[in-house]
Amino acid sequence: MQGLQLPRERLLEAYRLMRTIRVFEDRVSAEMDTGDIPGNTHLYAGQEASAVGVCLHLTDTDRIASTHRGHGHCIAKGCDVDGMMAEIFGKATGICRGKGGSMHIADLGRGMLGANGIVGGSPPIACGAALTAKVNRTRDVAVAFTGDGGVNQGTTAESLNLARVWMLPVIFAVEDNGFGEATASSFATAGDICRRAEGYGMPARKVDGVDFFAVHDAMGEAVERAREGGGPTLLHIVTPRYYGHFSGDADTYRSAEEKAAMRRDQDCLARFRTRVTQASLLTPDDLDAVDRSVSAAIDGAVLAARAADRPALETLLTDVYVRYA
Ligand SMILES: Cc1ncc(C[n+]2csc(CCOP(=O)(O)OP(=O)(O)O)c2C)c(N)n1
Repeated sequence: MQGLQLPRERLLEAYRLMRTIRVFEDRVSAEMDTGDIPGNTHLYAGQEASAVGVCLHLTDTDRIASTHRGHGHCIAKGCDVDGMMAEIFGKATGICRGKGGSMHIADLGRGMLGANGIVGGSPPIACGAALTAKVNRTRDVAVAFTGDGGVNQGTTAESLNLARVWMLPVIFAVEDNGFGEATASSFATAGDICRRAEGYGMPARKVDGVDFFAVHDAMGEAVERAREGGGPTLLHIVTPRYYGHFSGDADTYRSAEEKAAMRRDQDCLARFRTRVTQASLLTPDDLDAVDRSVSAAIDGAVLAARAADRPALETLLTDVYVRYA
């Protein structure tokens, strides 16, 4: 595994990001239960190795387009966690000044083009960003995160076709967490997702999304190909989804045993810890120190978000549309 050759600082950064996503999502779940968060959330816990394995290869000028389950993508792409928490609480200090909420977090300065409530919305957006990079010859790449549900949308088929016809520097990161809402992907998805991409003439790889190093290695190849003018790649990343589809989902379509086994056997943080400690790359103390600092950071984010004001009434119509000039 090439990822195991990463320098110590990069390994620590990968773990810090994955841990931040996990603690952030567990905390958002608990805070939702208090009733103080307006709207709805779709939690990313369990899928951390996918966002981080992909985004660790990207710079601020590389672009990602996300989904309704976007918190993990935002954190992995470097969005400010305090701003995200405040956004989810609908506060004026939020990353979108409290007017977007969980499903519309964006930070163009970080190349995070936005979470997106439209299933299958991200592939065309990422193709647009990749076309810009290609026309301007910047060597930047774009990533479309989408789900096993999103991959069945017509928008994805059209994007795969255009990406290959125009040889765009785009990576389709299909996160297959086994379900679209309550429908199993085995019930709703025909054939093989990688072979669909191969049908459009682009390379594709199925990746174990519990294994940060597997995702990181597969993405490394895809990014290199894209930056060198070799065109698009599809990664079919298989992950668990720890929570229900959304915060109000009773999640009765999976048994308690199934969910407990998933958390026990498919935990990317535990897998990472075992890998790096067995290889003597990091010590348990190194990782415990990250755990402590992440917990303190998320506590601080919640306290600050709770203490902040809601957007003032007179700002109701500002920041609703992007101002380009
Ligand atoms: C175009 C469109 N159709 C339907 C929905 C309703 N919807 C929201 S999330 C979702 C399931 C998406 O599943 P998947 O793409 O696998 O992502 P996951 O929720 O598993 O992360 C659906 C059908 C939507 N938001 N947009």
